[in-house]
Amino acid sequence: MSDQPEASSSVDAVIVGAGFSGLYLLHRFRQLGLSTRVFERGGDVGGTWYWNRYPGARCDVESMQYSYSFDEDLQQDWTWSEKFSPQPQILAYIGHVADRFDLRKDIDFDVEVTAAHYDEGARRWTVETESGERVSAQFFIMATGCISTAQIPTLDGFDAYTGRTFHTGNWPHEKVDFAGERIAVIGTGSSGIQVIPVLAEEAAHVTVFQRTPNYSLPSRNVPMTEEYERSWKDVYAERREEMRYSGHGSLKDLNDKPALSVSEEERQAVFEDRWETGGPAMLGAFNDILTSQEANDTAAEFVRNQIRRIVKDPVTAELLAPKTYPIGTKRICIDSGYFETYNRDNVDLVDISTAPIERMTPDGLVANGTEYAFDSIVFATGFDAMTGTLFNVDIRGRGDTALREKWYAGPRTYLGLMSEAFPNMYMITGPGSPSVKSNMVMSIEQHVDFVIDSIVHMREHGFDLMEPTVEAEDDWVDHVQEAANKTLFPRANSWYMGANIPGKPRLFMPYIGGVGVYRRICEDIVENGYKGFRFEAKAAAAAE
Ligand code: N01
Repeated sequence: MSDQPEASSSVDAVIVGAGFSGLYLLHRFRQLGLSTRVFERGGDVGGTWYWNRYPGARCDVESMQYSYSFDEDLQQDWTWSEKFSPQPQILAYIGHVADRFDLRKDIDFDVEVTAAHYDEGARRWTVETESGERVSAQFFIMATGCISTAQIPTLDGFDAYTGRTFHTGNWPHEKVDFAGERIAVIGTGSSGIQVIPVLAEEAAHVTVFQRTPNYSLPSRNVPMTEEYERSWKDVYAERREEMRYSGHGSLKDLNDKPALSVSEEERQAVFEDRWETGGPAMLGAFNDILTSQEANDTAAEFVRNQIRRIVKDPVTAELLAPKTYPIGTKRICIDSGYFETYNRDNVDLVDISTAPIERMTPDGLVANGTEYAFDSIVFATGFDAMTGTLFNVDIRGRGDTALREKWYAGPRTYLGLMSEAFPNMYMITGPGSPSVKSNMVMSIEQHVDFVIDSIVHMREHGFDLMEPTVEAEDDWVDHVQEAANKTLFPRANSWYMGANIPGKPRLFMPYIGGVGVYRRICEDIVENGYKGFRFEAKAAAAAE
């Protein structure tokens, strides 16, 4: 990009993405009086909730907790209609926030950022868009989310297929009519598990291709009651503060006993109770489910038995019962009638655990030597998570260092916020932060506040450059792995480990030490003069 013409405009900050992160960043930058441009590849605000509009899409963090906490009036005014919100309502909420704070006027929609290069002399980033526009900025922030690059597997014959194809993470905006159709769904992660029961209601036939079965828990979603909403709103500020220092950024009922410290009878009763409560409560049934294999086995077997109880055909039930990894080490799924769906006459399960789908044909696909015909194929095959979207932009820092090359063996960040050699570039909920192992909105707010406080700190001290040191970054990368190694998470081939993308390095990408622990670490770093970061003053640079 260095041979290209100069930037055509100049601002204090460029933000990529207008989801929960980008909107709150823009709001805070405006409060600081900094000029800001936001580039968003979607046609409107919403991020994840703009793209993932497949039937049945719903959040599995409770509505009262999966929302911004930064504005008391906002959190008091907004009303949710269900315990777990459906995608259209979350999107409406994000749209409301954009209108309420008049944010859209600083956002360019339908614009893809292709490159961002750091100019060491000028100490500025030049950000380039697909249309060739170049904007110069002191601060460059990737607010692009963790799960935003949809992944369709490479299959021979894909282009020859004459039916319709969809990816859950890039769903059409208009209603898709599946009535009377034969549909394939490939993938049984959170998205597949949500979309399959809804498609089964509408389509003539649904065939599910399952590579790995998933543990899924019933959501027990219910309409929001005034009473429940009041119980939160009356003490919202206190609850939010508690959430900020909690394990996952949300309030959950966590049992502090180890699973094997109680009798078999008591353990089963606790699991039953959690299963009836619904949502992710099962993982908090005992305090060692994610750290002790023996404890985990008891919870996993309980869920397998629930599957065997629900699914009438014993062969299908066994195929749906996960046995090859501990419960919770692949993202736990929360469903509405998922396992029950396999009792319908119009739903079949095809096990592709031992041999992948062979190829697509003009009419459908071939798996296990059998040819299937489909009117539509739905790919619920996930995302190139955590790093994929960062790598889609050609990001180059000091010395023309490419982010993609620096991270060839896995992401290297300090706190999941910044990476050495990339001054004044921030990642919101980047790899190495609690991110996907937390209530995302809480973690987003924390990171945005950290970025804003850092910039205020720089202003107050006359600095214009902030960057982590190599030592601090190396220590943090080690700490992230150490934290993961104390748990059972590395035992699963999950997208947390990069295992769903051929050739991606295998290591645990989010920070699992806990949201509250992480927040205290960040606070301690700030209190100790931003320990691990180095700053440079403008005057010093000019003197060099
Ligand atoms: O993606 P996934 P997702 N051939 O990667 C299979 C969040 N989310 O979109 O397990 C055949 O989890 C793959 O198989 P395997 C949440 O954080 C939240 O469902 O790799 N199959 C797997 O079954 C979630 O974790 C919510 O063996 C292939 C599936 O496709 C994350 O987004 C709702 C394949 C992909 O599952 C991603 O969820 C939705 C291939 N070549 C999403 N490649 C809620 O809040 C992949 N698969 C409720």
